[in-house]
Amino acid sequence: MTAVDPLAGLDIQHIPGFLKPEAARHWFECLRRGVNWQQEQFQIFGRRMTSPRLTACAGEAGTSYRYAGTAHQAMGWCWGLAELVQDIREAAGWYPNFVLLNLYRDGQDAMGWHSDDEASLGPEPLIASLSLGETRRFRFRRRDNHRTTFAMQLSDGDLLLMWGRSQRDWQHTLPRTRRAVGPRINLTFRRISS
Ligand SMILES: O=C(O)CCC(=O)C(=O)O
Ligand SMILES: [Mn+2]
Repeated sequence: MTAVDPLAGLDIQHIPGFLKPEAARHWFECLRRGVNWQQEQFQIFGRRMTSPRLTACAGEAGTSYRYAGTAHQAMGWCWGLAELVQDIREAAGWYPNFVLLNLYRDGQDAMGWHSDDEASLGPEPLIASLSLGETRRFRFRRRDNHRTTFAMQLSDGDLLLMWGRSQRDWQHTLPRTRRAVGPRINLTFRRISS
């Protein structure tokens, strides 16, 4: 009998220190000050909600990504992001055309359980997630068994690659924390095939 691997399909690679500390600090400061961060409103089951974090997007001009009921239009690789895209391309051999930026101002800012499984990303998308600033806990759970979980700490300059069945079979979250924590920025690079 072969043992069943509970983490099957969690196709991820964590690359700690993908950016050197000076580069991570540079990008954190540049994006925190330079980005026109917005607090989005969205509807869940008819209720109007305010996003518990600030967001922005960028990417190849004309690329549009629809999630949480709203279309997000990229206006180019703003804020010098073309340089970071080049680093991602060299590391992953893959060329994203869109990035979603999240600013978690403190431990009360968070992202709930979800999968990045919009049809426009294709069936088994690669997502490259870059973390800057404060270290935060990041969790996965199986969609068909929420008790099968996996957690990691994402720190300044870390890159997390997710691919294969990691969106179809798993969900992820960045939970709130009661600890007094500083701000964190996360960039999820994606390839939209409109
Ligand atoms: O902040 C993070 O590490 C995760 C962000 C995320 O899951 C997303 O933007 O879809
Ligand atoms: Mn996500």
